[in-house]
Amino acid sequence: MAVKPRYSRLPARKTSSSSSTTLVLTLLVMFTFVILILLALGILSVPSGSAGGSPKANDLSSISRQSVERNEENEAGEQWVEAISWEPRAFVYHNFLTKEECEYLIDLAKPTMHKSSVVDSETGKSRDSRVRTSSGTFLARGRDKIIRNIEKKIANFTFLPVEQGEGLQVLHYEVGQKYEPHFDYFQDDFNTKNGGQRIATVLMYLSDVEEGGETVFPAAKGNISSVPWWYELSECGKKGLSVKPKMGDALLFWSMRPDASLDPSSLHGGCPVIKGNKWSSTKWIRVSEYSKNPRLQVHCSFSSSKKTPRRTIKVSLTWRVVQIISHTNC
Ligand SMILES: O=C(O)CCC(=O)C(=O)O
Repeated sequence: MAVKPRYSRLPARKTSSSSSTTLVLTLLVMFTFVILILLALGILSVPSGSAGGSPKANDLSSISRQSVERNEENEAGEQWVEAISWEPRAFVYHNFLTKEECEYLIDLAKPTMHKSSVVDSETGKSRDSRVRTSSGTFLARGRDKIIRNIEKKIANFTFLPVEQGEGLQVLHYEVGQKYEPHFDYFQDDFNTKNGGQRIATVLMYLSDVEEGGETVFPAAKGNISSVPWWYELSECGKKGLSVKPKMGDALLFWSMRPDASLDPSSLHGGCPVIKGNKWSSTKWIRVSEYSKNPRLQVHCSFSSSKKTPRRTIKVSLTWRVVQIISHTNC
């Protein structure tokens, strides 16, 4: 019996393995395609750090909000950070201070509070300011252990050394009191002699305010009405990007851009308090070491002279800000 040559089965095996490879590859391509479609539709997101998942700069509607209750023992609630704006660069550190720290600063400041004033550069005497109608006082840097702890916390959160900070200023606003929009950076050479320019400000809210008293950024970029708390804002608060004071929260904003240029979008003010009281504490931070030597302390100057150069800038539909070139806040 003739033996029929047997065909090797190898080619057949090759065919089946190559078709299964093709099938696997096809499935992979389809899977990748589906992932890409989901990413494009925003149903899937890439972990932070990738452009795909980040909200657009100035997209204020992307601000998420979360309310945090304090517990019975008055400890700080949950601490979390909210990026509220990129122009200016501004962040809210929720529950930055404990209730005890807030009360401590208020109690310490109370005996030395005086009506906020500015110095008339012609007479050298201080006089009432229309720009700031609150009262306030300075607490020297490193004055006691609690203040040192707060200043260390500020340095940790801003990545700027304690030595670059001015003393804490505590401010108190009663109903109707306000702080008109201004820049924290200087526009004169004298005030930058000690420590250089102000680079950033940390504004800590030491009390809640029932109505009004928002910190407003009238020149902030973005759709200001898309913030989740829009309907809680006073009329003044709606004239810019606003932060509602909440006891223990801290607002960090930068007066200088990363390239060291001054950022005019950092224009800010304190809206009039409508109901309740507002207590806050401000830490101004310089670009280099700020000496505590009183001979070099910042002089607050304000000229009433008609000759003083003034510039009126229109920053939004209704805000008109008179910027007095020689004026700085103190
Ligand atoms: O009290 C506020 O909300 C604003 C305070 C302020 O502008 C400042 O201390 O520089």
